[in-house]
Amino acid sequence: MNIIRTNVALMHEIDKISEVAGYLWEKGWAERNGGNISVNVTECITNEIKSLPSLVPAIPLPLQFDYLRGNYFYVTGTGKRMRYVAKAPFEHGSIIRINDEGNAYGIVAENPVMPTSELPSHLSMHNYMREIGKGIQVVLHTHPTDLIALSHSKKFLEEGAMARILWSMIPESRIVVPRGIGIIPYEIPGTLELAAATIRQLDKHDVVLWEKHGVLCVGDDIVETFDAIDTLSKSAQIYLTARQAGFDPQGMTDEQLDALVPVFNLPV
Ligand code: 2HA
Ligand code: ZN
Repeated sequence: MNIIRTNVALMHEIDKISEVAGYLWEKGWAERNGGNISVNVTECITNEIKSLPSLVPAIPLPLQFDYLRGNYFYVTGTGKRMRYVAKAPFEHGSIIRINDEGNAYGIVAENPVMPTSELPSHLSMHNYMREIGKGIQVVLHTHPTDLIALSHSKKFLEEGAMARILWSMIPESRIVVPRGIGIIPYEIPGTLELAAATIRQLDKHDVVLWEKHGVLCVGDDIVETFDAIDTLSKSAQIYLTARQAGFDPQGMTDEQLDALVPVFNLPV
């Protein structure tokens, strides 16, 4: 009896990860091994799974993650492609366990697939969100073409400008991403500097844009993190489509945007 595959709650999470990995590829947001996913699956872990030995010797982490001691994560594999994660999540990702000290991890299922090189960044975000009492389950990083294109314009990198312009393209953006978008100036991918800069924005935003690189979204549900990025991408497409047609889109007025706040009970 496979104690992973028969775990209904766990496999439900894995199925959602596969579904979203497929969308990332279909959207054209996941060239080669672009993007990575981590999902905290600790709540689905049974005592039987807890007794599984690691498939590899303990791998040290560069930082200590006090709030993730003994936690389990599904993480996409280093160098692995989203289009294959979609089809075979346990061939292109694995379930890891953080040790009781929070400073190393093992791989418990199903194959010894080494996690994304962004693992320390992802764990920093999960750890930080727990520290501030907002235990998120998901960190999703991907490369949406339209949003990255906008990050090549100084106009969009000014404080608040990206959210303001994207919100004003369609009401859904204001409603689905009410906490706006944090802008992270360019950093080398995979570095702890990039993670630290991201964390500084997560108090205020659930979605951040890494200049000339991609988007990162945190949340409780992988499908919802995808939806948030997809909605912003839709706004970016409307903006760019209007520009390609030779005009500046009017955008919703401040009054129209503000009128959504009480109706949809949005945080301000
Ligand atoms: O995993 O997207 O940022 C490849 C990347 C790094
Ligand atoms: Zn990336």
